[in-house]
Amino acid sequence: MLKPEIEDGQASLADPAFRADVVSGLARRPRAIPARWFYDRRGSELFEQITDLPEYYPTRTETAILETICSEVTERVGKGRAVVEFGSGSSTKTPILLRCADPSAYVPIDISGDFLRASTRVLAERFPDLSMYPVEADFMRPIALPAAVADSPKLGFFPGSTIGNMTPLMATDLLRAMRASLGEGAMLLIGMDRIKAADVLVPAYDDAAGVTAAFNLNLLERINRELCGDVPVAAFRHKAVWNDDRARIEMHLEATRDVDFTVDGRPFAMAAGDTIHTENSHKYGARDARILLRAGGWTPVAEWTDPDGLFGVYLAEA
Ligand code: AVI
Repeated sequence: MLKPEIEDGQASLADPAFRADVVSGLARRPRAIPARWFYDRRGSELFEQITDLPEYYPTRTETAILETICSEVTERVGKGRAVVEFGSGSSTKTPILLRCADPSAYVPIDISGDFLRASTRVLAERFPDLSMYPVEADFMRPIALPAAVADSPKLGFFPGSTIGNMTPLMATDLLRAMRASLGEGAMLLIGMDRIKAADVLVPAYDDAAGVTAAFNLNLLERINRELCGDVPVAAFRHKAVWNDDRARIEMHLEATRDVDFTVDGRPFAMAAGDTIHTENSHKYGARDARILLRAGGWTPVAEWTDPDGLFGVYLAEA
């Protein structure tokens, strides 16, 4: 007999990797689900809202740094490079670089074809004379770039401190994969959020308006929607803690009472106070960032920060 979730056609639409990560993540101890699953349509909308929150300093701080340093970056790297962005271009940061770097081409790489196509369309309207070659791929592995940019020197662009969402080991692997993808003579412009006082960091991930809480809790809603779950979302609360030992903000979903639920037909139980670890956001001091870059096969050549030293932008060469 068909399982009910297949009959109603919902769970059959779920990404098998999402199903596998959720089921294994809830079964292991400590419970953990990878942060990449935050970003369904609703999660992406909530993340956009987070970037505008008064407590969430990274986006506006990095944007201001990029505006200030852009012409200096162009002087250092030279005009006419192909800009290769790891992730779909953002509506604010990418245009800053494309305006001043005078690139020969723009190559955004993203695993989500939908985001990639949408953001490339928006950028193509703003930069009609710039050749764009979107690549739908997982940039955690080395990628063969389009033949059209084979002969151009590359400038990799990885803003947003997205590297902080990986463990240092994964981050090193990613930097090595980027180096392999970009080839000899490449340069990399990368943003990394800095270590700072916990009373600045924690509110950035636990804002007064509750947007980050909604972002975190949406993961449970997504599980219910896509994996035929019956997780009692109201019995969970968002938790953001600074782990000083590992220099990272951790986000968790904490059960506020004993709960039993099913996901994909499998039973799970959590006691009051148990958590599901949903995200790490590692922070790097300037020295840490340089060490990370070197471990990933890059030589740091310049670095910039804002007047309050909240965020770092680094230029490195292969
Ligand atoms: C995408 N990433 C860099 C964000 C961060 O700051 O780690 C994700 C985020 N999670 C909660 N707020 C923002």
